[in-house]
Amino acid sequence: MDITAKPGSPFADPSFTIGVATSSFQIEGGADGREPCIWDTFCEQPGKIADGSHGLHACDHINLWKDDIALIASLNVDAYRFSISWPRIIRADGSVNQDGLSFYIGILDTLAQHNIKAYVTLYHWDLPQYLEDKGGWLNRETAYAFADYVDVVTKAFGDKVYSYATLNEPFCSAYLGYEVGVHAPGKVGKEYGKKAVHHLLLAHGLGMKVLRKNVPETESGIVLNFTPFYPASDSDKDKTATKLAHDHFNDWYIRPIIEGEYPGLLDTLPPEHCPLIEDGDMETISQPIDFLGVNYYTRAKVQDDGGEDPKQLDPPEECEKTAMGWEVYPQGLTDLLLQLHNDYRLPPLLITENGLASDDHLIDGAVNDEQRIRYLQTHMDAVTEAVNQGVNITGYFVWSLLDNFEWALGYEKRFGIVYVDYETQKRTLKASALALRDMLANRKK
Ligand code: GCO
Repeated sequence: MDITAKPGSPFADPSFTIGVATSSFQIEGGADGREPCIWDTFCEQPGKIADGSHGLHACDHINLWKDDIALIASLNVDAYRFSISWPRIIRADGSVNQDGLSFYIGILDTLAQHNIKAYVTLYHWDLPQYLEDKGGWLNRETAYAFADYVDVVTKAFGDKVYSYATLNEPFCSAYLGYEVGVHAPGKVGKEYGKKAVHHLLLAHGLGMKVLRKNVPETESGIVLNFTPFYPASDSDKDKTATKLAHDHFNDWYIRPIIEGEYPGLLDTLPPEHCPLIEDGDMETISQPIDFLGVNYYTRAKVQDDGGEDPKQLDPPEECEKTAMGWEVYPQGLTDLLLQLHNDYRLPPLLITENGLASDDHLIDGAVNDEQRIRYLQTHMDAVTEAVNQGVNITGYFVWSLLDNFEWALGYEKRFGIVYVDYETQKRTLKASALALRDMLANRKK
Protein backbone atom coordinates (compact mmCIF):
# COMPACT_ATOMS: atom_id res chain seq x y z
CA MET A 1 0.00 0.00 0.00
CA ASP A 2 1.19 3.49 -0.86
CA ILE A 3 0.77 6.97 0.51
CA THR A 4 0.42 9.43 -2.33
CA ALA A 5 0.98 13.14 -2.49
CA LYS A 6 -1.62 14.07 -5.06
CA PRO A 7 -0.27 16.43 -7.73
CA GLY A 8 -1.15 20.00 -6.82
CA SER A 9 -1.62 19.12 -3.14
CA PRO A 10 0.61 20.77 -0.54
CA PHE A 11 2.12 17.35 0.16
CA ALA A 12 3.56 17.33 -3.36
CA ASP A 13 5.21 20.71 -2.80
CA PRO A 14 8.78 20.48 -1.46
CA SER A 15 8.36 23.77 0.42
CA PHE A 16 5.63 22.18 2.58
CA THR A 17 7.41 20.75 5.65
CA ILE A 18 6.84 17.07 6.33
CA GLY A 19 8.27 15.50 9.44
CA VAL A 20 8.03 13.04 12.29
CA ALA A 21 7.62 13.82 15.99
CA THR A 22 8.57 12.47 19.43
CA SER A 23 8.89 13.78 22.97
CA SER A 24 11.64 13.48 25.58
CA PHE A 25 10.00 11.46 28.34
CA GLN A 26 8.33 9.12 25.88
CA ILE A 27 11.54 7.96 24.20
CA GLU A 28 14.71 8.99 26.01
CA GLY A 29 15.13 6.83 29.10
CA GLY A 30 18.44 7.77 30.72
CA ALA A 31 16.68 8.84 33.90
CA ASP A 32 19.96 8.64 35.83
CA GLY A 33 21.34 11.60 33.85
CA ARG A 34 18.63 14.03 34.89
CA GLU A 35 16.51 15.18 37.79
CA PRO A 36 13.31 13.24 38.41
CA CYS A 37 10.21 14.67 36.76
CA ILE A 38 6.52 14.49 37.64
CA TRP A 39 6.05 11.50 35.34
CA ASP A 40 8.69 9.49 37.24
CA THR A 41 6.77 10.13 40.43
CA PHE A 42 3.42 9.37 38.81
CA CYS A 43 4.70 6.07 37.37
CA GLU A 44 5.79 4.98 40.85
CA GLN A 45 2.21 5.19 42.11
CA PRO A 46 0.44 1.84 41.78
CA GLY A 47 -2.39 1.74 39.27
CA LYS A 48 -1.57 4.98 37.47
CA ILE A 49 0.02 3.40 34.37
CA ALA A 50 -2.06 0.73 32.64
CA ASP A 51 0.78 -1.78 32.22
CA GLY A 52 2.64 -0.76 35.38
CA SER A 53 5.54 0.55 33.29
CA HIS A 54 7.66 3.70 33.59
CA GLY A 55 9.91 5.96 31.54
CA LEU A 56 13.24 5.03 33.07
CA HIS A 57 14.44 3.30 29.87
CA ALA A 58 11.68 3.91 27.29
CA CYS A 59 13.22 3.60 23.79
CA ASP A 60 16.75 4.15 25.14
CA HIS A 61 17.05 7.08 22.77
CA ILE A 62 19.63 8.56 25.14
CA ASN A 63 22.03 5.88 23.87
CA LEU A 64 20.57 5.14 20.45
CA TRP A 65 20.00 8.71 19.23
CA LYS A 66 22.60 8.50 16.46
CA ASP A 67 20.92 5.41 15.01
CA ASP A 68 17.54 7.05 15.44
CA ILE A 69 18.61 10.12 13.51
CA ALA A 70 20.04 7.93 10.76
CA LEU A 71 16.62 6.26 10.69
CA ILE A 72 14.87 9.63 10.45
CA ALA A 73 17.18 10.63 7.60
CA SER A 74 16.40 7.38 5.79
CA LEU A 75 12.73 8.42 5.74
CA ASN A 76 13.52 11.48 3.57
CA VAL A 77 11.64 13.80 5.92
CA ASP A 78 12.30 17.54 6.01
CA ALA A 79 12.00 17.96 9.75
CA TYR A 80 12.13 16.31 13.15
CA ARG A 81 10.02 17.58 16.04
CA PHE A 82 11.30 16.56 19.49
CA SER A 83 11.27 17.99 22.98
CA ILE A 84 13.86 19.03 25.53
CA SER A 85 13.68 17.53 28.99
CA TRP A 86 13.71 20.47 31.40
CA PRO A 87 14.95 18.24 34.30
CA ARG A 88 17.88 17.21 32.11
CA ILE A 89 18.94 20.85 31.78
CA ILE A 90 18.28 22.60 35.10
CA ARG A 91 19.21 20.88 38.35
CA ALA A 92 17.27 21.20 41.59
CA ASP A 93 19.93 23.59 42.93
CA GLY A 94 19.48 25.81 39.88
CA SER A 95 22.77 24.87 38.21
CA VAL A 96 22.93 23.91 34.54
CA ASN A 97 23.62 20.31 33.53
CA GLN A 98 26.13 20.71 30.70
CA ASP A 99 25.86 17.03 29.78
CA GLY A 100 22.17 17.53 29.19
CA LEU A 101 22.80 20.48 26.90
CA SER A 102 25.53 18.54 25.06
CA PHE A 103 23.14 15.65 24.42
CA TYR A 104 20.72 17.92 22.59
CA ILE A 105 23.46 19.86 20.82
CA GLY A 106 24.69 16.52 19.46
CA ILE A 107 21.20 15.84 18.13
CA LEU A 108 20.92 19.31 16.60
CA ASP A 109 24.32 19.09 14.90
CA THR A 110 23.58 15.64 13.53
CA LEU A 111 20.20 16.76 12.19
CA ALA A 112 21.96 19.67 10.49
CA GLN A 113 24.43 17.28 8.84
CA HIS A 114 21.45 15.46 7.37
CA ASN A 115 19.79 18.71 6.36
CA ILE A 116 16.83 18.01 8.62
CA LYS A 117 15.17 21.00 10.28
CA ALA A 118 14.94 20.87 14.07
CA TYR A 119 11.51 21.69 15.53
CA VAL A 120 12.11 21.92 19.25
CA THR A 121 9.37 21.74 21.88
CA LEU A 122 10.51 23.28 25.13
CA TYR A 123 7.93 21.65 27.39
CA HIS A 124 6.25 18.33 26.66
CA TRP A 125 4.89 17.57 30.14
CA ASP A 126 8.02 16.46 32.04
CA LEU A 127 8.05 19.11 34.76
CA PRO A 128 10.98 18.76 37.18
CA GLN A 129 9.68 17.16 40.38
CA TYR A 130 11.50 19.79 42.46
CA LEU A 131 9.14 22.38 40.95
CA GLU A 132 6.06 20.24 41.53
CA ASP A 133 7.17 20.02 45.15
CA LYS A 134 6.60 23.78 45.29
CA GLY A 135 3.15 23.56 43.69
CA GLY A 136 4.03 22.89 40.04
CA TRP A 137 1.72 24.63 37.59
CA LEU A 138 -0.48 25.84 40.44
CA ASN A 139 2.41 28.05 41.49
CA ARG A 140 2.89 31.21 39.43
CA GLU A 141 6.64 30.99 40.05
CA THR A 142 6.81 27.95 37.78
CA ALA A 143 6.10 30.23 34.80
CA TYR A 144 9.14 32.36 35.68
CA ALA A 145 11.26 29.25 36.20
CA PHE A 146 10.23 28.16 32.69
CA ALA A 147 11.43 31.48 31.24
CA ASP A 148 14.81 31.01 32.98
CA TYR A 149 15.10 27.51 31.53
CA VAL A 150 14.22 28.83 28.05
CA ASP A 151 16.96 31.44 28.44
CA VAL A 152 19.55 28.75 29.18
CA VAL A 153 18.44 26.53 26.31
CA THR A 154 18.20 29.23 23.65
CA LYS A 155 21.59 30.70 24.55
CA ALA A 156 23.18 27.25 24.35
CA PHE A 157 21.50 26.19 21.09
CA GLY A 158 21.96 29.51 19.27
CA ASP A 159 20.86 29.28 15.67
CA LYS A 160 20.82 25.49 15.50
CA VAL A 161 17.04 25.33 15.96
CA TYR A 162 14.69 26.02 13.07
CA SER A 163 11.52 26.38 15.13
CA TYR A 164 10.64 26.54 18.81
CA ALA A 165 7.34 25.65 20.43
CA THR A 166 7.05 26.83 24.01
CA LEU A 167 4.50 24.25 25.20
CA ASN A 168 2.92 21.11 23.88
CA GLU A 169 -0.80 20.78 24.61
CA PRO A 170 -1.33 22.83 27.77
CA PHE A 171 -4.81 21.23 27.86
CA CYS A 172 -3.21 17.89 28.76
CA SER A 173 -0.85 19.39 31.33
CA ALA A 174 -3.62 21.37 33.02
CA TYR A 175 -6.85 19.44 32.60
CA LEU A 176 -5.54 15.87 32.57
CA GLY A 177 -2.81 16.60 35.11
CA TYR A 178 -4.48 18.97 37.59
CA GLU A 179 -8.22 18.55 37.14
CA VAL A 180 -9.08 14.94 36.34
CA GLY A 181 -5.73 13.56 37.46
CA VAL A 182 -5.19 10.87 34.82
CA HIS A 183 -1.83 12.40 33.92
CA ALA A 184 1.01 13.53 36.18
CA PRO A 185 1.00 15.00 38.74
CA GLY A 186 -2.44 13.42 39.20
CA LYS A 187 -4.20 16.19 41.09
CA VAL A 188 -8.00 16.09 41.03
CA GLY A 189 -10.26 19.08 41.48
CA LYS A 190 -12.14 21.66 39.43
CA GLU A 191 -10.51 24.36 41.49
CA TYR A 192 -7.10 23.44 39.99
CA GLY A 193 -7.53 23.08 36.22
CA LYS A 194 -8.03 26.66 35.11
CA LYS A 195 -5.40 27.95 37.52
CA ALA A 196 -2.86 25.56 36.05
CA VAL A 197 -3.84 26.69 32.53
CA HIS A 198 -3.22 30.30 33.41
CA HIS A 199 0.27 29.64 34.69
CA LEU A 200 1.06 27.45 31.69
CA LEU A 201 -0.08 30.18 29.30
CA LEU A 202 1.86 32.75 31.30
CA ALA A 203 4.91 30.50 30.93
CA HIS A 204 4.27 30.46 27.19
CA GLY A 205 4.16 34.26 27.10
CA LEU A 206 7.23 34.74 29.25
CA GLY A 207 9.01 32.10 27.18
CA MET A 208 8.05 33.95 23.97
CA LYS A 209 9.70 37.10 25.31
CA VAL A 210 12.94 35.20 25.90
CA LEU A 211 12.75 33.61 22.44
CA ARG A 212 12.27 37.02 20.79
CA LYS A 213 15.27 38.39 22.68
CA ASN A 214 17.67 35.46 22.27
CA VAL A 215 16.69 33.98 18.91
CA PRO A 216 14.72 36.63 17.00
CA GLU A 217 15.36 34.90 13.67
CA THR A 218 13.90 31.58 14.77
CA GLU A 219 10.19 30.93 14.23
CA SER A 220 8.48 30.56 17.56
CA GLY A 221 5.00 29.55 18.62
CA ILE A 222 2.98 27.04 20.60
CA VAL A 223 1.36 23.65 20.01
CA LEU A 224 -2.29 23.10 21.03
CA ASN A 225 -4.47 20.04 20.73
CA PHE A 226 -8.04 20.34 19.54
CA THR A 227 -11.06 18.09 19.49
CA PRO A 228 -13.78 19.27 17.13
CA PHE A 229 -17.10 18.73 18.89
CA TYR A 230 -20.37 17.87 17.18
CA PRO A 231 -23.84 17.82 18.76
CA ALA A 232 -25.22 14.31 19.27
CA SER A 233 -28.58 15.52 17.93
CA ASP A 234 -30.20 18.65 16.52
CA SER A 235 -31.66 19.58 19.88
CA ASP A 236 -30.84 22.99 21.27
CA LYS A 237 -29.66 21.37 24.49
CA ASP A 238 -27.08 19.24 22.69
CA LYS A 239 -25.95 22.25 20.66
CA THR A 240 -25.48 24.28 23.83
CA ALA A 241 -23.56 21.41 25.45
CA THR A 242 -21.35 21.21 22.35
CA LYS A 243 -20.52 24.91 22.53
CA LEU A 244 -19.70 24.49 26.22
CA ALA A 245 -17.31 21.61 25.48
CA HIS A 246 -15.65 23.72 22.79
CA ASP A 247 -15.27 26.65 25.18
CA HIS A 248 -13.75 24.52 27.93
CA PHE A 249 -11.45 22.33 25.90
CA ASN A 250 -10.51 24.26 22.74
CA ASP A 251 -11.33 27.94 23.04
CA TRP A 252 -9.93 28.17 26.58
CA TYR A 253 -6.44 27.63 25.17
CA ILE A 254 -6.42 29.43 21.85
CA ARG A 255 -8.48 32.54 22.66
CA PRO A 256 -6.08 33.92 25.31
CA ILE A 257 -3.15 33.43 22.94
CA ILE A 258 -4.75 34.94 19.85
CA GLU A 259 -7.23 37.42 21.35
CA GLY A 260 -5.76 38.09 24.80
CA GLU A 261 -8.90 37.00 26.67
CA TYR A 262 -10.48 33.87 28.10
CA PRO A 263 -13.88 32.79 26.76
CA GLY A 264 -16.86 34.65 28.30
CA LEU A 265 -17.47 31.44 30.24
CA LEU A 266 -14.89 32.71 32.73
CA ASP A 267 -17.49 35.08 34.19
CA THR A 268 -19.82 32.19 34.97
CA LEU A 269 -17.32 30.02 36.85
CA PRO A 270 -17.39 29.84 40.64
CA PRO A 271 -14.72 32.22 41.95
CA GLU A 272 -12.76 29.37 43.54
CA HIS A 273 -12.23 27.82 40.07
CA CYS A 274 -10.89 31.03 38.53
CA PRO A 275 -7.24 31.84 38.01
CA LEU A 276 -5.70 34.91 39.54
CA ILE A 277 -5.01 37.12 36.53
CA GLU A 278 -2.52 39.87 37.29
CA ASP A 279 -2.19 43.14 35.38
CA GLY A 280 -0.36 42.60 32.12
CA ASP A 281 -0.78 38.81 32.08
CA MET A 282 -3.12 38.72 29.10
CA GLU A 283 -0.78 40.99 27.10
CA THR A 284 2.12 38.69 27.90
CA ILE A 285 0.09 35.64 26.88
CA SER A 286 -1.17 37.14 23.63
CA GLN A 287 1.99 38.48 22.06
CA PRO A 288 2.32 37.56 18.39
CA ILE A 289 3.42 34.04 17.47
CA ASP A 290 4.94 32.94 14.17
CA PHE A 291 2.94 29.73 13.93
CA LEU A 292 0.26 27.80 15.72
CA GLY A 293 0.84 24.06 16.00
CA VAL A 294 -2.34 22.00 15.74
CA ASN A 295 -2.50 18.42 17.04
CA TYR A 296 -5.44 16.37 15.81
CA TYR A 297 -6.43 12.76 16.44
CA THR A 298 -10.21 12.44 16.56
CA ARG A 299 -13.55 14.18 17.10
CA ALA A 300 -16.22 13.82 19.77
CA LYS A 301 -20.00 13.99 19.84
CA VAL A 302 -21.51 15.83 22.76
CA GLN A 303 -24.78 15.31 24.57
CA ASP A 304 -26.59 17.20 27.27
CA ASP A 305 -27.39 14.35 29.65
CA GLY A 306 -28.66 16.65 32.37
CA GLY A 307 -25.35 16.47 34.26
CA GLU A 308 -23.22 19.44 35.18
CA ASP A 309 -20.70 18.86 32.38
CA PRO A 310 -21.29 18.24 28.69
CA LYS A 311 -21.06 14.51 28.06
CA GLN A 312 -18.67 13.31 25.37
CA LEU A 313 -20.09 10.14 23.83
CA ASP A 314 -18.07 7.06 23.02
CA PRO A 315 -17.94 6.46 19.27
CA PRO A 316 -20.66 4.13 17.99
CA GLU A 317 -19.92 0.42 17.48
CA GLU A 318 -20.08 0.58 13.71
CA CYS A 319 -17.47 3.30 13.10
CA GLU A 320 -13.79 2.61 12.47
CA LYS A 321 -11.70 3.09 15.59
CA THR A 322 -8.02 3.07 16.46
CA ALA A 323 -6.41 0.94 19.18
CA MET A 324 -7.10 3.87 21.54
CA GLY A 325 -10.82 3.43 20.82
CA TRP A 326 -10.79 6.79 19.04
CA GLU A 327 -13.03 7.27 16.00
CA VAL A 328 -11.22 7.63 12.70
CA TYR A 329 -12.73 10.84 11.34
CA PRO A 330 -10.58 12.73 8.83
CA GLN A 331 -13.39 15.17 8.03
CA GLY A 332 -12.97 16.42 11.61
CA LEU A 333 -9.53 17.72 10.72
CA THR A 334 -10.83 19.72 7.77
CA ASP A 335 -13.74 21.01 9.85
CA LEU A 336 -11.41 21.98 12.69
CA LEU A 337 -8.97 23.83 10.45
CA LEU A 338 -11.79 25.74 8.79
CA GLN A 339 -13.36 26.58 12.12
CA LEU A 340 -10.07 27.93 13.50
CA HIS A 341 -9.52 29.87 10.28
CA ASN A 342 -13.00 31.40 10.46
CA ASP A 343 -12.97 32.17 14.18
CA TYR A 344 -9.53 33.76 14.64
CA ARG A 345 -6.92 35.88 12.94
CA LEU A 346 -4.27 33.22 12.85
CA PRO A 347 -0.61 32.97 12.03
CA PRO A 348 0.32 30.12 9.65
CA LEU A 349 -0.77 26.74 10.98
CA LEU A 350 1.38 23.67 11.27
CA ILE A 351 -0.08 20.21 11.85
CA THR A 352 2.33 19.24 14.62
CA GLU A 353 0.78 15.85 15.44
CA ASN A 354 -1.46 13.43 13.64
CA GLY A 355 -1.45 9.65 13.73
CA LEU A 356 -2.88 6.64 15.51
CA ALA A 357 -2.18 3.70 17.76
CA SER A 358 -2.82 0.39 16.06
CA ASP A 359 -2.54 -3.23 17.04
CA ASP A 360 0.81 -3.81 15.35
CA HIS A 361 2.67 -7.10 15.26
CA LEU A 362 6.12 -7.94 14.01
CA ILE A 363 5.72 -10.96 11.75
CA ASP A 364 8.68 -12.29 9.76
CA GLY A 365 10.51 -9.03 10.22
CA ALA A 366 7.67 -6.85 8.93
CA VAL A 367 4.80 -4.87 10.40
CA ASN A 368 1.89 -4.47 8.07
CA ASP A 369 0.10 -1.46 9.60
CA GLU A 370 -2.41 -0.92 6.84
CA GLN A 371 -4.78 1.01 9.06
CA ARG A 372 -2.06 3.58 9.72
CA ILE A 373 -1.38 4.00 6.02
CA ARG A 374 -5.06 4.61 5.36
CA TYR A 375 -5.27 6.99 8.32
CA LEU A 376 -2.28 9.03 7.18
CA GLN A 377 -3.53 9.20 3.59
CA THR A 378 -7.05 10.29 4.51
CA HIS A 379 -5.82 12.86 7.02
CA MET A 380 -3.30 14.28 4.56
CA ASP A 381 -6.19 14.58 2.13
CA ALA A 382 -8.17 16.37 4.87
CA VAL A 383 -5.34 18.89 5.27
CA THR A 384 -5.22 19.36 1.50
CA GLU A 385 -8.95 20.07 1.52
CA ALA A 386 -8.50 22.78 4.16
CA VAL A 387 -5.64 24.34 2.18
CA ASN A 388 -7.83 24.31 -0.94
CA GLN A 389 -10.47 26.17 1.05
CA GLY A 390 -8.01 28.91 1.97
CA VAL A 391 -6.38 27.87 5.24
CA ASN A 392 -2.66 28.70 5.47
CA ILE A 393 -0.92 25.48 6.55
CA THR A 394 2.82 25.14 6.21
CA GLY A 395 3.59 21.61 7.30
CA TYR A 396 2.55 18.24 8.72
CA PHE A 397 4.17 15.97 11.31
CA VAL A 398 3.33 12.34 11.92
CA TRP A 399 2.96 11.28 15.53
CA SER A 400 5.09 9.34 16.10
CA LEU A 401 8.47 8.30 14.77
CA LEU A 402 8.78 5.44 17.27
CA ASP A 403 6.48 3.30 19.33
CA ASN A 404 6.98 4.82 22.77
CA PHE A 405 5.70 5.40 26.29
CA GLU A 406 2.10 6.40 25.76
CA TRP A 407 1.73 8.10 29.14
CA ALA A 408 -0.93 6.53 31.39
CA LEU A 409 -1.32 3.72 28.85
CA GLY A 410 2.32 2.68 29.05
CA TYR A 411 3.89 0.74 26.18
CA GLU A 412 0.80 -1.14 25.06
CA LYS A 413 -0.35 1.49 22.59
CA ARG A 414 1.88 1.69 19.56
CA PHE A 415 1.82 5.07 17.80
CA GLY A 416 5.07 4.70 15.85
CA ILE A 417 5.67 4.36 12.15
CA VAL A 418 8.72 2.48 13.44
CA TYR A 419 8.17 -0.62 15.56
CA VAL A 420 10.20 -0.89 18.77
CA ASP A 421 11.00 -4.23 20.38
CA TYR A 422 11.45 -3.02 23.95
CA GLU A 423 13.45 -6.12 24.97
CA THR A 424 16.16 -5.68 22.36
CA GLN A 425 15.50 -2.02 21.43
CA LYS A 426 15.55 -3.12 17.80
CA ARG A 427 13.70 -0.76 15.47
CA THR A 428 11.78 -2.03 12.42
CA LEU A 429 10.23 0.26 9.84
CA LYS A 430 6.52 -0.49 9.63
CA ALA A 431 4.81 -0.52 6.22
CA SER A 432 3.63 3.05 6.93
CA ALA A 433 7.22 4.25 7.35
CA LEU A 434 8.17 2.63 4.05
CA ALA A 435 5.16 4.23 2.36
CA LEU A 436 6.01 7.67 3.76
CA ARG A 437 9.65 7.26 2.76
CA ASP A 438 8.68 6.39 -0.80
CA MET A 439 6.21 9.24 -1.05
CA LEU A 440 8.89 11.68 0.08
CA ALA A 441 11.50 10.18 -2.27
CA ASN A 442 9.15 10.77 -5.20
CA ARG A 443 8.55 14.34 -4.07
CA LYS A 444 12.27 15.07 -3.95
CA LYS A 445 12.81 13.98 -7.56
C1 GCO B 1 0.33 14.70 22.56
C2 GCO B 1 1.20 13.89 22.95
C3 GCO B 1 1.70 12.63 22.58
C4 GCO B 1 0.81 11.47 22.66
C5 GCO B 1 -0.11 11.42 21.49
C6 GCO B 1 -1.03 10.24 21.50
O1 GCO B 1 0.98 15.74 22.32
O2 GCO B 1 -0.83 14.45 22.62
O3 GCO B 1 2.23 14.65 22.44
O4 GCO B 1 2.70 12.62 23.54
O5 GCO B 1 1.59 10.35 22.66
O6 GCO B 1 -0.92 12.53 21.47
O7 GCO B 1 -1.88 10.28 22.58
